[in-house]
Amino acid sequence: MKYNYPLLNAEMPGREDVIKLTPNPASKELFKRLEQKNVETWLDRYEAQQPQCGFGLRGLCCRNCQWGPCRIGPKASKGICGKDLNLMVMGNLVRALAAGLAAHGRHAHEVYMTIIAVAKGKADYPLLGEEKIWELAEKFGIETKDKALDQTAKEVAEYLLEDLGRMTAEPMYMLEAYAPKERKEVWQKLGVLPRSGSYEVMETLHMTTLGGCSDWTALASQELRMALAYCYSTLYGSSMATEMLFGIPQPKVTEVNYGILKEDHVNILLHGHSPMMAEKVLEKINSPETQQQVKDYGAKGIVVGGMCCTGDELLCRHGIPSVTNIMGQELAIGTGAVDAVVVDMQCVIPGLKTAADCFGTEVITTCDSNRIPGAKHIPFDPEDCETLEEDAMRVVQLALEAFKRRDRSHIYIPQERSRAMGGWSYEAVVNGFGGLDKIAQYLKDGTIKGIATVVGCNNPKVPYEYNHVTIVKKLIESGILVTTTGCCSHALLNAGLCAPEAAEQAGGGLKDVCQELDIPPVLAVGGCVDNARSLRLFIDLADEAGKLIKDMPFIFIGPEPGNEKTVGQGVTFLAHGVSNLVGFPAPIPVPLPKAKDGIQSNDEMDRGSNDVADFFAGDGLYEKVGARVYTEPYPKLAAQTVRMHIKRKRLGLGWK
Ligand code: MSK
Repeated sequence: MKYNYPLLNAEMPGREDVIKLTPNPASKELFKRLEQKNVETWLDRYEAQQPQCGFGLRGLCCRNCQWGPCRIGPKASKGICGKDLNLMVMGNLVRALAAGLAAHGRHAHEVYMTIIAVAKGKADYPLLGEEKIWELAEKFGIETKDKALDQTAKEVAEYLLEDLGRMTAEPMYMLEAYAPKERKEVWQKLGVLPRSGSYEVMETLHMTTLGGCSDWTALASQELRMALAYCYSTLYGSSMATEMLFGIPQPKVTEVNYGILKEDHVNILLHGHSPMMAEKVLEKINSPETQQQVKDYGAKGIVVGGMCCTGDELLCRHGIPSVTNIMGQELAIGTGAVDAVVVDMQCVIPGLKTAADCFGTEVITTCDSNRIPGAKHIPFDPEDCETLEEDAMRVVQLALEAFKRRDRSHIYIPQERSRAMGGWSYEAVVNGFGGLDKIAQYLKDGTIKGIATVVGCNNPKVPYEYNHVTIVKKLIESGILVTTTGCCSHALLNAGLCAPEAAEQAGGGLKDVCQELDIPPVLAVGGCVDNARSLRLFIDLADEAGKLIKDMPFIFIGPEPGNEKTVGQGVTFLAHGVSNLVGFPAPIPVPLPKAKDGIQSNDEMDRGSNDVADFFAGDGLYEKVGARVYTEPYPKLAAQTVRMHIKRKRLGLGWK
């Protein structure tokens, strides 16, 4: 590949590598198309950043105070305050998790407040997930006798809010309700039980401020503590609270990819993370009033497409076709066919608006936290939602008007479409296979060799979507069942791997069982917060098999980690005893073998740190939680590493 980074023992792709290796033919076409039209994308900006800073790549620079910035390298082994390399690397990592927790925490807050607004009669949303409301009420010990559904939902939401904001050392309700007993004992012993999402973010920023904590191992403990707060206050919380509102997803088949856009239709893309406003907009799109207006505007209908995690949520619940992920958002605009992109929170890059301005696409922001200069802003706020119905209608109206203005000479829609099945909630997976006992039996007898959850963002440091698709194809060939969420799921959906027909590409018993049950070997379980569904499956399968989760043939894979939120995802699974494989050696310096004691070397392959790399990749973390991090940027080697991991786990259990 074009850019060689020996410090990381890795290479990064240039434009030609991306266009050659990216698996979706539609993406290849659109990259070329945008280049011809001189429209800038992340690919241009990424090339303009080369070479990237070696200090930053290895986490060896600190900007936490105004004494710096400080860098650790051959010239200086410490920052001005005396911070050494381990403290710097670990401090940067723990701050990344804090940012990720803040993001999912803000998402969770919006969902909880929406439930409360519904119960107070201030927002008109359904409470379709009745069984989830009763399940949570029972788990939290809320008295439900003679209580109405909306009142119970409100009380559940208040418990969830407490998990997000508690400032005192009481247990978290969600963690108490869903974490395995053995893990709770492990975490208690390690002293990493969290208070709440907000408290742990505060504590992390406090610990890493100038003159704060000087012990990197204490920061490593805080990393685990914060991951547990992240998991139980934001992943479980958001995922289940969204189910309370809009129901528990069930499998449904649809078509995905850029080819779902239609030249003679109004094309609206719904993008972001929290689907509160998107659900309302969808309701308005389907109203008879809008359908009549569509005809008046001369369109044949409305196509709604999903991007990123809002797209995953809508696919799961309504079978709304998804189009692409974070690094495809400019490409989608490049079709020239998108009339409006409605964005809520997170993963909406500034470059989206630059591209939108070239094609006359209306960008509508709906969250006060995610403003874009020049976009129309129609905010959703569950604590101030009196005008919600009109606001959602106004969003639709803006899209209709944009359709009327559209310059049709720029339209270029690659015709790729793939069949896909979404909607794999925890409940749907368990029912689909005939029960937890059946899945546990398949694992024991080797029909299914293991389960990998392959998730996360895209990253320009690896060829776009290539690692996602290559790793997953290799895993299912080896009989490993895959669950997927987030941007990774869009790559896999578009590659046809989430359709039942993909069972043909699976190997061994996995192929037979998927074909018999008409289930895809890659299960699209939802958006990023729905990693809670995969984790719950892992926890309950270990319990069903009578084994500890750390001994089970499971793994968490982030082939193209990008957002700070992915750090929290990975460490969440690590804390539960599920090892990680990450597809790029950053922001932890690459774990290369340590030079022998006393040997001084200036070899560029020497590690930047690193007791921290050893902690994550070696025995340090493993001895605490039973899991470690593998790093492998080459996807075929990554798949091989995963197969070996699964095999070792199976041998350890005495399973063939
Ligand atoms: S949207 S967090 S880029 S997966 Fe969840 Fe994609 Fe990563 Fe955002």
